[in-house]
This record gives sequence, C-alpha cells and structure tokens, in this order.
Amino acid sequence: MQFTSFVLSALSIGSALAQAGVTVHVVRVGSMNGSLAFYPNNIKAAVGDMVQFQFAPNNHTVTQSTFDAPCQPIAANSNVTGIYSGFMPVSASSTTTPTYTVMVKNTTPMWLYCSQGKHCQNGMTMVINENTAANSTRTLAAYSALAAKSTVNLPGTAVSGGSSNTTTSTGTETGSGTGTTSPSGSGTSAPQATTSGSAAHHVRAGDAMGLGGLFAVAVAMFL
Ligand SMILES: *[C@@H]1O[C@H](CO)[C@@H](O)[C@H](O)[C@H]1NC(C)=O
Ligand SMILES: *[C@@H]1O[C@H](CO)[C@@H](O)[C@H](O)[C@H]1NC(C)=O
Ligand SMILES: *[C@@H]1O[C@H](CO)[C@@H](O)[C@H](O)[C@H]1NC(C)=O
Ligand SMILES: *[C@@H]1O[C@H](CO)[C@@H](O)[C@H](O)[C@H]1NC(C)=O
Ligand SMILES: *[C@@H]1O[C@H](CO)[C@@H](O)[C@H](O)[C@H]1NC(C)=O
Ligand SMILES: [Cu+2]
Repeated sequence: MQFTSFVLSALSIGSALAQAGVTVHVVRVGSMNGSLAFYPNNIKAAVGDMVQFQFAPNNHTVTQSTFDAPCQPIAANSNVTGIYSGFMPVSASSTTTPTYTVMVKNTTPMWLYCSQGKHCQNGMTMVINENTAANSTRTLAAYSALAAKSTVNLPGTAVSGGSSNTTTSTGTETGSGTGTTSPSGSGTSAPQATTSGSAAHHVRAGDAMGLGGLFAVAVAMFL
C-alpha cells in the first residue's frame, strides 16, 4: 500500500545518502488514496539534515508560513524569506519524480503548506520540528485548524531556500518490499528559522508512485 511504498523510498534514499553522512528525510507531497497531504506531516530533523520533498501528481507546492498565518508565505508576515518550491506539475503517468530539497539550518519549527487551490485549507499542512515545549499552543493540529479557516491560499513570489530537480534517471530500478519507520526525536528551541541548501538527487519512481503496489526507486547519483 501507499504508505509502505513511500517508506521504502525513504529508506532507499536515506541509506544511499548515509554513505555521505547526510540524513535525508523524505516527504511525499500529494495525494495518497485521494487524501491531499504531506506524508509524513510531522517530522523531527536535526541541524544539517536534508528534507527532500517528492512531488506526486498533480501540481503542488511546499511553502513556508508563520504559525499564525497559514496559507500565506512567511515573507508576508515576517522578515524570513522562507522556503518555496514553486508549483511542481506532475502528470499522472509520469515515471519521474520532481524533488525539492532543503537543508535544515536550525530547529525552529517550520510551518509548511501547499499553495495550490484550497489544498492548504483542506489538509496539506505540515511541520518540521514542532516544539510544544516552547509554546504548547503551536501544534500541527492547531496550525491545520487555522489553515482550514483561512480565506486565502497564496504562493511564494520566487522559489527560495532549496534546490529543485526534475529527475530523469538512467539507473536501474531497485528496491521492492516492505518496511516501517517513523520520525523520532525531540525538538529544542532555537532562534529564527531560515532554510537553505542544495542537493541534487536522481530519483526514479516506479509506476506505483501514484497507484498502489510496490514502489521502486533508484538513486543513481547524489550530491
Ligand atoms: C488505499 O485504499 C485501498 C483500497 O481502499 C486500501 O486497501 C489501502 O489500504 C489504502 N491505503 C492507504 C495508505 O490508506
Ligand atoms: C523586520 O526587520 C525590521 C528591521 O530589523 C524590524 O524593524 C521589523 O519589525 C521586522 N518586521 C517583522 C515583521 O519582524
Ligand atoms: C500549476 O498550478 C499553478 C497555480 O494554479 C498554475 O499557474 C500552473 O499553470 C499549473 N501548472 C500546470 C502544468 O498545470
Ligand atoms: C504561543 O503561540 C501563540 C500562537 O502563535 C501566541 O499567540 C502566543 O503569544 C505564544 N505564547 C508565547 C508565550 O510566546
Ligand atoms: C539536477 O540534477 C542534475 C544531476 O545531478 C544536476 O546536473 C543539475 O544541476 C540538477 N539541477 C538542479 C536544479 O539542481
Ligand atoms: Cu497541493
């Protein structure tokens, strides 16, 4: 099933990049059984970790907001530029997966949403390094509830904070099977957040990316 499939891609890429000493958290952006969301939507990432967003059909974004104003780019409400992937159109028949990869610069919570249509209001929201110890009201659930009530859903003005890539791999597809994993760790408070970084990965998704069955992915080249 889809979640298992997704986890497999995380494991594949994570283990490949582990050789380079880099922890990569893979987040799938898009629908899984018709539910628009980020999978997973609540992750803990250490400073220096990479977060790679992998875009499923049809046309999503990763956009950073403040906690208090979901569905609006963070730059509209703070001095932080924030991360913005731009729109990532992907056809249902695509065999490659566009990616957008950022490096985590600090552990300040990063609140993220998809700026397509009403996706932000309808559940495409997530957090990196939620920190309820610093402020117990700033939970993903509360952020999502605020998002649901937003009257706007705005994209960023320019792609920022990370590296995008639309991959066309010549690598051999490998890796089918099952696995389980979950994000773990505890957050710490930190100063203002910005994120930047770059990484280029070749990722080839099998046709199971969109429609069930086992997932196959090959990392042909990285960094
Ligand atoms: C997706 O839907 C199918 C059929 O309803 C179900 O068997 C499968 O478990 C679902 N997968 C997820 C990840 O919800
Ligand atoms: C942005 O930075 C300026 C100068 O440092 C400051 O005066 C202003 O209050 C900041 N605005 C926000 C929204 O933080
Ligand atoms: C993706 O969505 C954006 C915003 O709605 C739109 O401007 C763009 O044309 C879409 N791209 C494709 C290929 O549909
Ligand atoms: C906690 O977060 C809420 C929502 O952003 C904010 O209104 C409140 O002032 C924060 N509390 C503290 C102590 O910073
Ligand atoms: C995408 O990956 C290829 C191969 O690694 C690299 O040559 C290219 O510069 C990357 N593009 C971006 C925008 O990172
Ligand atoms: Cu979306």
